[in-house]
Amino acid sequence: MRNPLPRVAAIHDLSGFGRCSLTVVIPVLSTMGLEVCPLPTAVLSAHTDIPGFQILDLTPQIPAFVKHWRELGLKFDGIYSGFLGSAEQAAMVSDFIDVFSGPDCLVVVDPVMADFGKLYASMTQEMVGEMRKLSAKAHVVTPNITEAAFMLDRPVPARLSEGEVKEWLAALADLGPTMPVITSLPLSSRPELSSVAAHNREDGRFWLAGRPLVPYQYHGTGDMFSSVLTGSILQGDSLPVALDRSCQFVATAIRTTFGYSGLGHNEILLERALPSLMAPPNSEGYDLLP
Ligand code: PXL
Repeated sequence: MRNPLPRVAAIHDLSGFGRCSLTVVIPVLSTMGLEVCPLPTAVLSAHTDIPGFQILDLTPQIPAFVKHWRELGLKFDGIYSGFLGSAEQAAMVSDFIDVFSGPDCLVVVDPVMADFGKLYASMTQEMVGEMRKLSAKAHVVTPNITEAAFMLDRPVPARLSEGEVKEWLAALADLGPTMPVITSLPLSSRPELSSVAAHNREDGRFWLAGRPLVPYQYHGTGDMFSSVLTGSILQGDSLPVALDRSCQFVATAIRTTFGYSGLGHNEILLERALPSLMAPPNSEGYDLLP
């Protein structure tokens, strides 16, 4: 029988504290009506921004998990990878894509490795090269501006014009993905907005979406963004509508959280925003980049 719900293999870590990766991916995609099959890359006590975090790298276990899924004959409508526990895992994700992605399977790679100009604590230059290679197998990649700079081996820019954003997206598309997206854009034409942009190499169009900037950084917003984008495309939305829904969701979560004081560890109240994913898409917030 045909699977009644779109099924997504989610290849991310499980961090026990500090909403990110699987503790964001699963609730977001489940709320959007998708079946999530997690393949955990590592188990952590808390994400790597929290000093003293403990990490169990699951690289040795992955081949046996994948073998079991092959024996079960699992089929996926989407494969969505994020934080990887070791550079070696990138080759495993690449093999996973070869084995499990059929012609209609959406492959999303979120090259989680850096933010605010620097690599995360457990990331290395080797991982940068591996993420670059892995992106070549994806339809959609969702780096933030720091990750995009690492992938393209460029300095992290303080400001970008709209023309430069198009050039960055085209350079990412040259690495292989059909639909590159860049988040946390320092766009000189819209300094008051938190902006994201996307390109569809197949129709040659570029898209921009954004929401008013809130002067505070929360952890896990990149995972929220990429999860909603993945769910939205798998629900049948176009790239700009998916881009806009993802921005809207992150903005809702940030604004909901910003109203509280005294929350530690840059926590974002994801659960407060989840019900908004059930609202019909409202696509007022995107523009074509001329
Ligand atoms: O949100 C990205 C992310 C995911 N997983 C782990 C992380 C981070 C960012 O720091 O540490 C373990």
